[in-house]
Amino acid sequence: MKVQTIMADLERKHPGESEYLQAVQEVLESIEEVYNLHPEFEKAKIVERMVEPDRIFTFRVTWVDDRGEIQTNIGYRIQFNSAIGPYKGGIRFHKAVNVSMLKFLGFEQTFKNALTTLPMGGAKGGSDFDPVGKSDAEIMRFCQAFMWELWNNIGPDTDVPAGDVGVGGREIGYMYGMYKKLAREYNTGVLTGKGINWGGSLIRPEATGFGALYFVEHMLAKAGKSIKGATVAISGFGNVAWGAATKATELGATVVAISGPDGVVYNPNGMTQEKLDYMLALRASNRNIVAPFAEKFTDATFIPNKKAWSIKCDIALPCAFQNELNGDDAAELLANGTWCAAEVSNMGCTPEAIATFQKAEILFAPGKAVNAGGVATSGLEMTQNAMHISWSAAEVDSKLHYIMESIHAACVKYGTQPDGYVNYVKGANIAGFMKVAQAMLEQGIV
Ligand code: 2IT
Repeated sequence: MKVQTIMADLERKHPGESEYLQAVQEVLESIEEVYNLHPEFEKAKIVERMVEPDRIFTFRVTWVDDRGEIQTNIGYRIQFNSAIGPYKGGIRFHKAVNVSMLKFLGFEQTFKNALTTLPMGGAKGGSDFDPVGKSDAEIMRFCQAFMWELWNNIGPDTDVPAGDVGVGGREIGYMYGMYKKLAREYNTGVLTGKGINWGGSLIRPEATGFGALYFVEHMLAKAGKSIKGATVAISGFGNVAWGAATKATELGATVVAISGPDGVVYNPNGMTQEKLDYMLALRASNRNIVAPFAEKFTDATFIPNKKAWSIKCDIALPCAFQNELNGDDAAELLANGTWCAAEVSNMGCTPEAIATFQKAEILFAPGKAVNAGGVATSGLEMTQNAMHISWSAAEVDSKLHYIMESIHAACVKYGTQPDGYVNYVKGANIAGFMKVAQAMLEQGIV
């Protein structure tokens, strides 16, 4: 396998799909060496098959807004790879959603899900619907219209969507309600991230952020460091940022920044329970701005049009969107003394940022390892649904701990360089790839 040849071919077939091409290139560069030691992979054209989704559904979603005007959006579901289990992955509602974005997310999801130790294939879906400024009734009508098209292509044993950017418990509820109505099927297993009284799992809302911090704890422990007393900058203020801020605070770190599209909040005294609760209220307000946080809590300062990475911190945690931390941001962080960066968002760092961190040999880990606790806990929700039981928060949390520990161990196994530095990007990509590739090989040419 030659990365350049495959990339040239993909660029020709999928021109302009920049996020997708970026995600594929990163994985191929990581696995090239290992792949070429396995002639059976080359013979079965594993890479050529793995980079293309199994299938893509795209559909029109028409709904009526509060003024009575008709709105049309585009909906998608990308079933990427089913080698190790039913399709599994979130749904993203964001105005910038397109095929490239969802293909990158579905591709990443395939390896991430493989890392979780659970039997889940990779998928992603979403719409260019923009939730910002929408009323609750509009959100409901959109979710219903979206599910009206999608329901026939998903199911508890075929494809299990969940939340992502712009899709939380409320949206999952509206989609689940419509799914039941259309499918006349009352098995709760078709979506994850459900409410706790109707098939949801305890700890699922917290799981992405909590799991990320468990992963960071393992990284730090391996390097002889501790999170206690460290300063942490977080981008975003949504569900993932909230979970990360909550656990970082509980572990004794000071969360000195959260951010939004409008700027950053410098929060030198760290989080309190009231502040953490307010993050959820801010998100639920659908305004997509973080400035009100500094109006409410006067020990915090809002700095417009600045990113979280302009705040001096020990640990940087991108928790918002892909490519939100670029090469210049990475250089600024390093100059300010940052010694650990972990992607909690999917592909939160650009290739330049990753190269900058790795060159400086600071601790760096990629989203598909760090944020896998979210989908892993979705997997635990599926298990509970299939068994018609619910586990206690402590039981789910202990399983999440175990999963994050094993993902960390897999990264160390495949990513440790001769000089002892752990290349977590390489480790995560190889570990995830090997599992999916072996499964594809064993299942023949399909
Ligand atoms: O990116 C992700 O892993 C998610 N949005 C969660 C997917 C899931 O199925 O829980």
